[in-house]
Amino acid sequence: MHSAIALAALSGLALVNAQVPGATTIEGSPTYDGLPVPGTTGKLGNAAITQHNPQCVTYNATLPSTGSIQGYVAATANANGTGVFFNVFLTGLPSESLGPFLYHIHDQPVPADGNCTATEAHLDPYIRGEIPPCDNTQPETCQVGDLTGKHGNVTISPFAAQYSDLYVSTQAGLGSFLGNRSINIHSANTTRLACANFELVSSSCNSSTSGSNSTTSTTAPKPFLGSASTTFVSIGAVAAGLVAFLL
Ligand SMILES: *[C@@H]1O[C@H](CO)[C@@H](O)[C@H](O)[C@H]1NC(C)=O
Ligand SMILES: *[C@@H]1O[C@H](CO)[C@@H](O)[C@H](O)[C@H]1NC(C)=O
Ligand SMILES: *[C@@H]1O[C@H](CO)[C@@H](O)[C@H](O)[C@H]1NC(C)=O
Ligand SMILES: *[C@@H]1O[C@H](CO)[C@@H](O)[C@H](O)[C@H]1NC(C)=O
Ligand SMILES: *[C@@H]1O[C@H](CO)[C@@H](O)[C@H](O)[C@H]1NC(C)=O
Ligand SMILES: *[C@@H]1O[C@H](CO)[C@@H](O)[C@H](O)[C@H]1NC(C)=O
Ligand SMILES: *[C@@H]1O[C@H](CO)[C@@H](O)[C@H](O)[C@H]1NC(C)=O
Ligand SMILES: *[C@@H]1O[C@H](CO)[C@@H](O)[C@H](O)[C@H]1NC(C)=O
Ligand SMILES: [Cu+2]
Repeated sequence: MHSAIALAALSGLALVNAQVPGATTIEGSPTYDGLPVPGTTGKLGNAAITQHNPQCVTYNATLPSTGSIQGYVAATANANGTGVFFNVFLTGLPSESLGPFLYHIHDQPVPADGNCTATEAHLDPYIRGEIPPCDNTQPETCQVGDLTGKHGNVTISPFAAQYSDLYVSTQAGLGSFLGNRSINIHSANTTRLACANFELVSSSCNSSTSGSNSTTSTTAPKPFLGSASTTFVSIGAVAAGLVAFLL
């Protein structure tokens, strides 16, 4: 039990949302059809804009070639160190009747057996929860990993999108770090259709994979977990209890 608490606390796992009494959800269950409630934010506040991201580091999540849905979500730190640029391409999506399709950064990586459920919930270091849905006019209030909530649903196939997200980070040590996590593609009812891990493909602005380090992150921010451990553990304990219940 103690290790479960530690795991939940460390991963920022959040399955509960206290803002909507009685509405507990874990992704994969039927969706909550409510509207965004402006101002709804995380228990730990709004997401911070990420700065000093290692320059031009790229992580790329490529969907397995064995699946019917193909494509990738590539994430490159912006050259000014603030936020991450996403290049998304998806094709082979099923019938539009199952859409609009959603994709998110999930907290855990995909295990070797490809089980998308094991990636757990969305990347949510501020413990916002899934509901009410993200208000995309206030992206700092959304779950960090809720990319379609912030940047738009997938309504066509093939689908392509490019955008900057200021709340995701390529800096290891931060709760908003995506490099050790995964992407999941969902049907509108949240069923997980495909998933893939982010892999480091480039660590310099020259897009070489040789590992040359042109990064200049001399003022790396403190790890997110360092400052709010008390709150974090108590909420983590609640989440861990729920995990134990659900499993
Ligand atoms: C990501 O991977 C896909 C397919 O594997 C590739 O086509 C794309 O160029 C890659 N993007 C980056 C930025 O590495
Ligand atoms: C950094 O670059 C990104 C992408 O161009 C931009 O959205 C953001 O506003 C810039 N931030 C600063 C502080 O210049
Ligand atoms: C997939 O992972 C979930 C969560 O870890 C687990 O409950 C489920 O049994 C796994 N499914 C398979 C087929 O291994
Ligand atoms: C991913 O990295 C973050 C930041 O370094 C860390 O807090 C988290 O525990 C890691 N998650 C996994 C699944 O390793
Ligand atoms: C995106 O799709 C979800 C699931 O169908 C839906 O709840 C949400 O309202 C859609 N968002 C937008 C902006 O259309
Ligand atoms: C959700 O959609 C999938 C297809 O993407 C379907 O197989 C499943 O039965 C649906 N689940 C619910 C609860 O409607
Ligand atoms: C990497 O790019 C920088 C400027 O963008 C350039 O000055 C440098 O020579 C490049 N290094 C290599 C190994 O190509
Ligand atoms: C890469 O980083 C190592 C250790 O931080 C340093 O010794 C080396 O000089 C760096 N190389 C380049 C090309 O910046
Ligand atoms: Cu998801």
